[in-house]
Amino acid sequence: MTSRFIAPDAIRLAFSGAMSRMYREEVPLYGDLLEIVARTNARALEADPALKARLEASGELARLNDERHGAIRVGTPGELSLMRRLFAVMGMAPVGYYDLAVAGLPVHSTAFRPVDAGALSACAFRIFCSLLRIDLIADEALRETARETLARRRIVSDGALALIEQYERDGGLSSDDAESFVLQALETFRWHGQALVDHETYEALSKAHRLIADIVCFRGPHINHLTPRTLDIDAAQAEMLACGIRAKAVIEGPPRRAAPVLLRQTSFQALEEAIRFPQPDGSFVPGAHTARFGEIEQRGYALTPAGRALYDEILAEVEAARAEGGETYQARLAAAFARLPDDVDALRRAGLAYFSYRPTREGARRLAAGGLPAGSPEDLVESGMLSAEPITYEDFLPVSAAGIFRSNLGDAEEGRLAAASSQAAFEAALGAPCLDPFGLYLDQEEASLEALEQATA
Ligand code: OOG
Ligand code: NI
Repeated sequence: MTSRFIAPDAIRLAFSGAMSRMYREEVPLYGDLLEIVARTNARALEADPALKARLEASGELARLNDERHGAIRVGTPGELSLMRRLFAVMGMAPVGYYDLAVAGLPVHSTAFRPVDAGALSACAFRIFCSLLRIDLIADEALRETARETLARRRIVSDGALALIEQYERDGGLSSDDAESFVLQALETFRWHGQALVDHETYEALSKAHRLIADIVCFRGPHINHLTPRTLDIDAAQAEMLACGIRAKAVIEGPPRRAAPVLLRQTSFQALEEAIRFPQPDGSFVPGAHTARFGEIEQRGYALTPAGRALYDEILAEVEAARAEGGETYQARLAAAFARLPDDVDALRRAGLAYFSYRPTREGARRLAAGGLPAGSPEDLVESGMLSAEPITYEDFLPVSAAGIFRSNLGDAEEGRLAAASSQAAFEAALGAPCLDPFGLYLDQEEASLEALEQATA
């Protein structure tokens, strides 16, 4: 069936390309990071022809240099729900809930992302989106100033809003409308060198928390970083340092492993940029703001709740070593990770990771001849009927996210904020539930098994 609508995957792909071009223009250092990643990826592919063949076969090689994610921060429930509607046009749904107050940050977050495997493979671009917890501004007058400032701004253009409504009404956009939607949506995430507030207000909000100033003082939720995929994050980190780029001290997430799990991330530290502050007397005073950076990511296998619990325990164990920085931390982390099997078969047998099952050549022959022998998926892998491919982790990690935030806010260690975790309040603001990431991986695993049953019938 041909549709008069363009596929949301295609809108997302066009949008992520447009964001990438805009960000490279706005933050030239990000362009340098992309070159480092392209260089280290090329070296990784040269050193590992099997990896190259695998990426080529899955179609991933051609998309290797596409953006993988970016992040924004919004100020009000209304803005959050607008973002949900805007990203829905591009086939992105809120997945996961991340409470960052436990790490001393006055926000909680979700990730807007494509959900099914086909959409992820067409364009994996995601947006990590944080909502200010305005109640955490202790000073009442300042909280009111923040509220009023946020109430005055409109973060989505009339044109974009009209196209969002059209999409919701008609169930899709034509290719011309999609093109204009991408251009209009881009405006929401553009940088503004002129603040919404005077310098004194900026300073007061910044003193309450630098993140609060970043969210409240500008015309919109500027994109604060983009993130390409690296095939070798250790090499890319070393290359960043060799090029004189100020990379964060530790790579977030698990250590380097033969069986990579979850997500490893690092970034270069946010740049200080010139800002004009409008004064009450009509003049402008020059100042500066630090918000924008570049990040890289390397993804591994999605862990089951049991695997994830083990990961969280290990991280908690080494947390104290974080302050000791780079090498000490990586060494401790690697040692603590001995508890998580570093072998893909062992992870599967222990039920620690999610897998997608496919018939082997022999399995396919048996299916065609009437069916697979009886047995659990594990039995069928053992007997050579099925192969098991680990499912890639597509989400984020709260401890890592806090580390990325912190390194871009001047690295000050912060205690827990006294705020109860509130997924319910977040979802009320969002106007929708946050999908459960574990459920999505399980669906994918089960769909692969159901496909086998279908093939038998
Ligand atoms: C988001 C930081 C978290 C990630 O990849 O975990 C993040 C932000 O700084 O707004 O992007
Ligand atoms: Ni990020």
